[in-house]
Amino acid sequence: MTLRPNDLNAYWMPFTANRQFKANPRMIVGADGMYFKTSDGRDVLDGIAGLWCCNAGHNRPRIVEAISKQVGELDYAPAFQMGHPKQFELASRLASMMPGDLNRVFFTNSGSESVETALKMALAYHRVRGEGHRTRLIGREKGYHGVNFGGMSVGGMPANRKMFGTLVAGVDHLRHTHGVAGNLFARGQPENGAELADDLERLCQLHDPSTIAAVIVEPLAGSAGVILPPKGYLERLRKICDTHGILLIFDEVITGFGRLGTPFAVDKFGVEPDIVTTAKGLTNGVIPMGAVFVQDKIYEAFMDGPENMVEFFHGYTFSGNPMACAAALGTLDTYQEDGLLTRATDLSDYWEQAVHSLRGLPHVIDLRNMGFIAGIELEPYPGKPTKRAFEAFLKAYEMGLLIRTTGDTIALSPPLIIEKTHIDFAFETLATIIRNLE
Ligand code: PXG
Repeated sequence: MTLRPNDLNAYWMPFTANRQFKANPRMIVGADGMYFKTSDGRDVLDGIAGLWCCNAGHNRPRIVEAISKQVGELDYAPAFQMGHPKQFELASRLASMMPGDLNRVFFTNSGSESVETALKMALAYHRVRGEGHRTRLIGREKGYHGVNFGGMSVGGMPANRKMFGTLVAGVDHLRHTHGVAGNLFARGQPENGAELADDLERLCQLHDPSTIAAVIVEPLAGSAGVILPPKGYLERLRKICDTHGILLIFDEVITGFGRLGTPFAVDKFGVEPDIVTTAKGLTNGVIPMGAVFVQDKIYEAFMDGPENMVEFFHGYTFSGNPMACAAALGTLDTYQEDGLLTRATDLSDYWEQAVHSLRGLPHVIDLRNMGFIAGIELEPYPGKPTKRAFEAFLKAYEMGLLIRTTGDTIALSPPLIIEKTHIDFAFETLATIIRNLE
C-alpha cells in the first residue's frame, strides 16, 4: 500500500457509514467557542457539544493552560501502587460536587469503561459482603451504556447487540419508557408511565430478588433518542431497589456536568443512586476520562481484608492520568467561573419554547426537551427508517449546523455556553430543513 497523507482508506471509522463518508468526507479542522471550522473554510455551529461532551465549548483557555502546563511538569505517573496529587485533588473536588453519600471516586478513560467498572463494583460489593449469590444485572430496553461487553449486555439497542453473540450471561431488561400514551409533546418530564418502574418487581419475581446485584439506567436516555423519565419513575425504581437490597446505578455519562441544568441528574431528579457513572463533560471532551462515584458504604465494604492486599482487582493504565486530571481540573474551573452547570436552567424557558416552535411542521411526530437537550422525532420515510433524519443531518451540516440523529430522531445537546442568538439560528435552520424534507 502506498502511503498518501490524504488517503482515507486505512482508518476504520467508528459508528460511521464508512463508504458513504469517504465518498464525501466531512472534515473538521478547528474549533473555537460554539463553532467548528471545516476543511472547506466554513464555521459550523456545534449543536451537540462534540458528542455531548464539550459542555464548556471549544478552545477554553483554562483547559488549554492546564494541559500545557501539566505536560512539562508530570506527563505520566504509574496508576497502580503510586499516586500523584492531582488525582486526589480532583476526586475530592468531584465528591464535593455530588450530593449525599456519593463521596468515593474511581477514574476510568471513557463512559464505556465507567460502566464496566460500575458493574464489576456492584458484583464484587455483594460478594465481599457475603452475598455472592447476587450475580444478575438488570438494564433497560433502549438503554445505551457504551460498547464494551458489560455495557452492551445491559444496554438495549438491538443494532449494538445483535452481532456479538451471547453477551454477558444473567442479564435481563426493564421495559423502556418511550411512546407512553399521553406523553407526546410533553414539555420537560412527562406525566405518564411511572408504573413502568414496577417492571423491576416482575423481574424480581421471575429471578428472585436475591439473585439481582444491580439495576443500571440512564436517568434520561440520550442515545436512543432523548427519552425522559416519567414523573415518579426514578423514585419508584429507587424504592424497589431498596426493598430488595439491589444497587441502583445511574449512568450519567451524558446527563452529568450541567446538561440538565443542574450539576448532575441526581440533583435534577432528587433521587440518589448507589453508583453514578460519568465521562464526557468531565474533561470537556478534551482528554479521554471517566469517573465512577460510589456511596461511602460501597468503598468501605471493600476496606476489610488484610491491609497489604489489593482490595479491588480492577483499574486501567490510564486511571487518573495526570494529563486527564489536569484537563478535568481546568474544566471544573471553567464550569465554575462561567456558572455553566446551572446555565441550562437559566435559559430553560427560552430553549423549551424554541424546541416546541417546531410543533406542527411536517413529519414532526414528537418533541422532547430538558435542560439543554432536545429530541425531535420525525416520522420515518416509508420503508426506509433513519433516511429522513439523516437527510436532515446532511442538510444541516451544509447550512452551518451540526446535529446528531439516532433512528429518525434528531438530538441537540449544545455546549452550555450557547446564547439566544445561537438557539434562534439552530431552530430556524431546523425549521427550514424540516419543511423541505421529502
Ligand atoms: N453511557 C452513556 C449513557 C452514554 O451516552 C456511554 C455510556 C459510552 O461512553 P464512551 O465514552 O465509551 O463512548 C455513552 C456514550 C449519541 C452518542 O449521539 C452518545 C454517546 C456516544 C456517542 C454518541 O447519542 N454516548
